[in-house]
Amino acid sequence: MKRLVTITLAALAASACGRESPPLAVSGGIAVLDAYATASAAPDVSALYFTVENRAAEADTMIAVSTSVGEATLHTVETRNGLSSMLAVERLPIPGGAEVRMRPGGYHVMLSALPSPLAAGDSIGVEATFVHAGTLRFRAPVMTYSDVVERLEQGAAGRR
Ligand SMILES: [Cu+2]
Repeated sequence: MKRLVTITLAALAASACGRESPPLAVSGGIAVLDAYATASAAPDVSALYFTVENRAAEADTMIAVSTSVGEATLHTVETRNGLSSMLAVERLPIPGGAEVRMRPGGYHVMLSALPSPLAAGDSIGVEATFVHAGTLRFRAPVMTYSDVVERLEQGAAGRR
């Protein structure tokens, strides 16, 4: 029992110091990291976040995203006159050598028409298609909203 506790603490320490997590998928110059979906707050709606890293010098563009459940739409959040609203986005440009991080209040993938609510502990399949890198396939674990926010902050800190 004591041994198990020690291992758990070591794992916590490793994640707390923000060690970079390995990519979930790589194709061409594009790598996908830190993919998380939130447990459904409303029965048939949820959100998915992931980070796209462009390790190539040339820009690439994400032109499609789909998931194993429901309908996926890329959204951004725009604030005008103090009012925030979500806007559908057709293309997500990733400049050469840059990283685009989806997060609450910014780019996210809206999941709608879910056949059943997403629960923490589930995972969903994701396909993201880029002009140059082609289609990357990966899975995103489903977590509570607060766990997703925490993971995204850790991921960002790990690559700062
Ligand atoms: Cu949205």
